Amino acid sequence: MNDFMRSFSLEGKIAWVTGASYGIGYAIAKALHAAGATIVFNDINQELVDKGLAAYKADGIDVHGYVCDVTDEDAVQNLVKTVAETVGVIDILVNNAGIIKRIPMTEMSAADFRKVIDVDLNAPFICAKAVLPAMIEKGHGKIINICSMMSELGRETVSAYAAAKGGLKMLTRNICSEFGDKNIQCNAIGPGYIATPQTAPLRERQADGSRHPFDQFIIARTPAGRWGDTEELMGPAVFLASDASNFVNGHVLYVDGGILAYIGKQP
Ligand code: NAP
Ligand code: GCO
Repeated sequence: MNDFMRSFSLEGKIAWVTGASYGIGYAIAKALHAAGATIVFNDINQELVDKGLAAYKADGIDVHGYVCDVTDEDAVQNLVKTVAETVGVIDILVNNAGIIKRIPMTEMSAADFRKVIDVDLNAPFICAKAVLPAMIEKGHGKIINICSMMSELGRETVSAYAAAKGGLKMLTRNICSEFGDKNIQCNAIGPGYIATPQTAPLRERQADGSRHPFDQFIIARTPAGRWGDTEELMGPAVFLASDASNFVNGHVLYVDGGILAYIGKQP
C-alpha cells in the first residue's frame, strides 16, 4: 500500500459508534472496521445490543457492545472509562444515536420536544465531552456527528428534530473551533433520505399497493430519484475518520443524492 492509500487506513484505531445495533450506525461501524478500526458500540438496552452483537458476528466482525443511554452523562463517562481500561483510548467517536418524533408543533408537548433535543443534541455534547480529554492527551482525535437534511431544511411535524440537527451542525463547528489546534477534527455527515427503520413509516405501501405520498415526494425531490442506502454512508465515514481528512474540519458532508442542490422539478 502506498502512503496516500495508507492515509485512509484506520489500522490500530479504536472507534466508538453510538446507537449502532442497526441502520446507519451499523453500516458506519462496518465501514470503520473494514478500514482496520476496532469497533465499540452501545445501544439503549440489552435487547438491541444483543441484536447488534448477533448481526456483527454474522458479518464476521468482532465488536465490543455495551448498554448505555447516551443522554446519561454518568453512564457515558463510565463507558468511556471501561473502554479505556479494557479496549484502549477512543480515537474516533461517531455520534449516531438519535430519535425523531413526527408531531405537528402546536400539538407537541414541551416534554417531547425536550426528549428529542436531549438525545439528538445534548447527547452528542455529552459523548464528545467524555472522549475529548484523552484525545487531547493523545494528540489526535476524530468526532463525526450524524446530522440530517433537517440541519438545513424544515418541514411540517419535525420542529424538535430540525432544531436538534441544526444545533448539532453548530456544535460540530464549535468543537472544530475549540479543539482544532489540538489536532482534533470534528465533522458531520448529513444523510439525505435513507431507507432505515426510522424512515419506514414514510415508505409504507398504501392499502391499494401504491407508494406512500411522502415516498413519492422524496423520489421527486432527490436528483438521484431514489432513497439512499445505509452502505452509501460507508465511504464518507471512513474518509472523515481517517488521516485523509486531517485538514477537513467543521464541515458537514451531505450525502443526499443531491437534494440540497435541487430546486425541484417544475410542474
Ligand atoms: P434510528 O432509528 O434513528 O436509531 C439509531 C439508534 O440509536 C437506535 O438503535 C436507537 O435505539 C438508538 N438510540 C436512541 N436513543 C438512544 C439513547 N438515548 N442512547 C443510546 N442509543 C439510543 O436509526 P437510523 O435511521 O439508522 O439513524 C441513525 C442516525 O442518523 C440518527 O441520528 C438519525 O437522526 C440520523 N439520520 C437518519 C436518516 C434516515 O433517513 N434514516 C437521515 C439523516 C439522519 P431505538 O431503536 O430504541 O430507538
Ligand atoms: C423526516 C425524516 C428525516 C430523515 C433524515 C433526513 O421525517 O423528514 O425522518 O428527518 O430521517 O433526517 O435527512
